[in-house]
Amino acid sequence: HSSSIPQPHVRPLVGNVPDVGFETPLQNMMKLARELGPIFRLSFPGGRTALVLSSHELVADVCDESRFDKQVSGALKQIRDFAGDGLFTAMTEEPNWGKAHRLLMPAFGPAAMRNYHDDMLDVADQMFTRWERFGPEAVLDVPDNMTRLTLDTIALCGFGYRFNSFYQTEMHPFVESMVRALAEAGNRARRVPLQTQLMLRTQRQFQADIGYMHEVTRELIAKRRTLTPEEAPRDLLSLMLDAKDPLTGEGLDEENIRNQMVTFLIAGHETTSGLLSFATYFLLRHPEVLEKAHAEVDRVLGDEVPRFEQVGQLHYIDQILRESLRLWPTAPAFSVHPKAEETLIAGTYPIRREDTAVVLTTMLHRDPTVWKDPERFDPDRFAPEVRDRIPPHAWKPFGNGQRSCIGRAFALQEATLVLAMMLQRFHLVEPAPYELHVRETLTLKPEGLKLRVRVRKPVSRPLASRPTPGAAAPAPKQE
Ligand code: FDE
Repeated sequence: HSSSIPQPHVRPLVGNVPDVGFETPLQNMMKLARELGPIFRLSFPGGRTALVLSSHELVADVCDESRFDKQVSGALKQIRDFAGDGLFTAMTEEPNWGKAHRLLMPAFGPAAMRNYHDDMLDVADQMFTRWERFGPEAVLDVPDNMTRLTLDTIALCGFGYRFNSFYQTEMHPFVESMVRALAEAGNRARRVPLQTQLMLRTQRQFQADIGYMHEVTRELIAKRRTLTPEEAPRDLLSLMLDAKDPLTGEGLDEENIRNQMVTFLIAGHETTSGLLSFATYFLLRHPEVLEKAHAEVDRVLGDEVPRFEQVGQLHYIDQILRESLRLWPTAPAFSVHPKAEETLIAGTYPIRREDTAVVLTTMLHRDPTVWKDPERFDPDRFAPEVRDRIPPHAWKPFGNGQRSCIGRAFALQEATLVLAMMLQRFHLVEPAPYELHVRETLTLKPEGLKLRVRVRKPVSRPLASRPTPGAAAPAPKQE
């Protein structure tokens, strides 16, 4: 027998849109979950229904890939206007998803990470050198710095392209277009279509932003095509241009390559920059964790330029990142739909094929049946001795199954390196008491988090061995 599912009061025409709101939809849903429990229903204009899940038991159920698949709806569907059938926004049954997934997996596997190390180091060194030169009085905006860093890193590692964000005051126009388009995609998902049709200026801006993003990617591809095979860096872009899908023997077409480039720039920077910003926030809040982290970095890195092998030895830094992703997973939710009429928890809650199950990761990660004292930040939860006791599907910051994050190893490699270099070089100082303000775009960020840094000790500079702009880039390994 089925149980009834709680739902906030449904209003005519707009349904539950006001309950979700525009500025902080995620945090509003967290509040609803705290009030209504681990499953509640939301109705949206056009008859869409979402079941919002936040207990380990319910989430484990919808992580069964034989019964559930990723759902591309809401904001994700709107992002298809510019990321098209790129990995993130493709439907699983679209042939291009499987093709690109198989073709690109090797470039994101653990074996390929070694190839990105020098470029990651290069960009991180730019940021920290800048911090040193600003000096101990300067107040640094953490999310702003981290966003420049992660964008430059994915573009350099992926396409051998330098946004050079640390050499400009304004963000690169590509970023402006991308951020504006992402915000508009999110807003569109919450408007009735007619509303959007009436907003002519917003529509024109959206089209202009999409046009500009496509122009930049088109240019990057064209420029790459002028290089001889010997000149071309062996990076993601070369792989996409040259590699063949092992199953079909086909390559990716140019439109799909452009979609993948936009996808990697979007997926590869906002989430990772949020992760680094939240980790910094928690370090400032927890002096005992900060001290242990400094000690590990000193033990593993000393005052050397970090080598690839050392990054894998920074276990406590890795734990800090995992615990940051528990409390504030920067991609805070993902959606699936049942492949057929289904029920959740063996007949308890019916769910129709056209319904969406939203996994509210932020609340899943606070499930008191899994996490003791869930609000407490404690990296020891992920200590090697106890990590295996975390039940499967209780920690899902990278989504689920075959549609989980292909950039996971990349993001953790980058974030570990950057956090370690920050602690190696600097004492962290909170300039003024900061009260956490989580800003929502598609991802989460601790808005307004500021930092001052004092140099700890001089560290050998990697500059001498760095490639010159536009030259060498890493070679993704084909397996
Ligand atoms: C994906 C992803 C996800 C899933 C979503 C859904 O399901 O819808 C998630 C949750 C994520 N992702 C998360 C994250 C976090 C971080 C830090 C990251 N992420 C990072 C990154 C980097 C890069 C490059 C990336 N990332 C990418 C990506 C992609 C491409 C995707 C899609 C996949 C498929 O196939 O679907 C993702 N990512 Fe991430």
